[in-house]
Formats: sequence, C-alpha cells, structure tokens
Amino acid sequence: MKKLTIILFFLLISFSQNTFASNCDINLEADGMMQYSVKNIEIDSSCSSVVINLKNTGTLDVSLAGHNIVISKKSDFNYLTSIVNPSYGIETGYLPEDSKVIYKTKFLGPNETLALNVDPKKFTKGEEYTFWCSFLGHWGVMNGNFSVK
Ligand SMILES: [Cu+2]
Repeated sequence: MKKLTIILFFLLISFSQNTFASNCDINLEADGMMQYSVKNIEIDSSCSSVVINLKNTGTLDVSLAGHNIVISKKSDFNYLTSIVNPSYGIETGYLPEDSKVIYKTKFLGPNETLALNVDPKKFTKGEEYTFWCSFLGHWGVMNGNFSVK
C-alpha cells in the first residue's frame, strides 16, 4: 500500500509538471503563406518565465520573407509598424530600439528556429497586447492576440 501511494504521488507530480509546462512553453510556427500557427497566446502569470519557440516552416530566403515575433501593446501597433525600416537589418527585425517594443526577435529563414524567453511580469492582466511579424508586408496578416492570465 505504501508503495502504491508513493507511485501515485510521483504520477501526480509528473502530471502537474506537464500541465504547468504546457502553459509556460509555447510552440509557434510561421509558414510560407504568411500565417502563424497560433492566433491567440495567453501566458500564465504563474510561470517564472515563458518560452516561445518560433519556427519558420516557409521556403523563401530570409531576405525575401523572413519571419519573427514582436510583442507590443495593441495600442502601440500602428506606431511601431510605422517605424519599421529594412535599414535596421535582419538581426533587429527591421526595428530600432524603442521602449514600446516589449520583445522582438531577429528574422528567421527557412527551417530556422529560435526560443524567446518572456517574463510574464512585463505584462499587465487585462491589457491587450499583440504579437506580430515585422517583415515588410507581413504584419497585416501575421498578427495575433497576446495576453496574460
Ligand atoms: Cu513574416
């Protein structure tokens, strides 16, 4: 009986860890049709950090159709898209340093991946955020809702 209790205890522990991980570990794909695989990202404020794993599943070279992820307030989206400029380069996501950018990554080419570490404490519950791709011509369709619960 004691053995069974111990086994059940470890099953419970591993189950709760799996449940926890799914909230703190998000897989996001960006494809050749300028689509993200996920349109809504809700992170859990109980995660000490959240990892967003981004993969470009498209086939076009990064200079023709790179994909990345930028996270900002929805209310800053129009301003930030207006300052996108390729002269800033692939590594910067065509964006300068700006306090309205909460997170941004470089552009990925075909089959490239990256892991973005996100601190839930940088976000306010109830505020509307958006994640989007800052490649020219992409953010009109490549965007989704981002929130913290
Ligand atoms: Cu893109």
